[in-house]
Amino acid sequence: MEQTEELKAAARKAGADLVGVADLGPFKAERSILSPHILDRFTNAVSVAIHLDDTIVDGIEGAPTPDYVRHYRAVNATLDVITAQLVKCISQRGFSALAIPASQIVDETNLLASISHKAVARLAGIGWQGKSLLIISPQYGPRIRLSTLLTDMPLSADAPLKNRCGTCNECTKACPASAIKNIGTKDRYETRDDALYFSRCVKQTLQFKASPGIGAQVCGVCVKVCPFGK
Ligand code: B12
Repeated sequence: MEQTEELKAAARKAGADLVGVADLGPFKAERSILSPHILDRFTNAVSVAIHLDDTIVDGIEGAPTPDYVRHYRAVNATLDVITAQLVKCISQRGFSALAIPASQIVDETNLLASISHKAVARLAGIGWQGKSLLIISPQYGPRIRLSTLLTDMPLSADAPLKNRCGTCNECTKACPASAIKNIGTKDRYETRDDALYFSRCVKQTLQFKASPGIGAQVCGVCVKVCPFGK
């Protein structure tokens, strides 16, 4: 559909490296969003991704670096600018759109955002959900940050990609918290605990947050070691 291609071109022009479209039907069926009533207004989700800087990701040696944290913050800000521009572009065509922040935890107790960018990106064909629970794109592996916008603009949805993790266990071996269970999935995990010893990941990222020069709940080791990103 011409409109879909125009929107994707606008996303790339604004700075997105990858862009895909997902049908919101599966989210509506599961009411899988913190404020499900929002979904009633929209039909599609647009997933945008920015490729992380390889020099910075390669600099991670078992723990996040101050450079990685600065880059993480800058990329989040850029993603928010891109989705804001797309909202404008969509409203100029007479439709509604809502940008979801790149990095915002809405439920602090359960560590949940209003919608999972990874779930949207998987359905939008940006990548598959790897053993690390991250979205692995064929182009950049998991070295991407994601964002989402919801819209009622009629768009043609992309198809999810086949999981290509196979027998690889590089993320499992490298995880500093031994949090990755090394369990593969053909499409998706039902819960985070199906893929991770989730509390170990949370504890480790909190420890990194307290380290000098970090100050954010990040890690990046499973991002760095994935062979698809190298
Ligand atoms: C809270 C949070 C955290 C928490 C909890 C992690 C977690 N897995 O939920 C902590 C602080 C521990 C964390 C750590 C990390 N995070 Co984080 N985090 C988030 C945040 C803000 C919300 C995640 C959320 O709500 N999860 C809810 C659960 C239920 O969803 P989920 O994790 O996506 O997993 C489920 C769905 O994807 C589902 N699924 C798949 N397909 C479908 C389809 C449908 C219809 C449905 C309903 C579900 C579904 O299967 C999974 C199991 O249920 C997101 C940003 C966002 N808005 O999405 C970033 C995000 C997930 N984090 C990201 C990253 C990179 C990291 C870290 C590497 C840290 C870092 N930046 O260095 C680690 C990696 C940990 C890991 N291996 O999972 C990236 C992932 C990028 C990618 N390539 O996939 C995101 C998307 C941020 C971004 N803007 O790019 N993070």
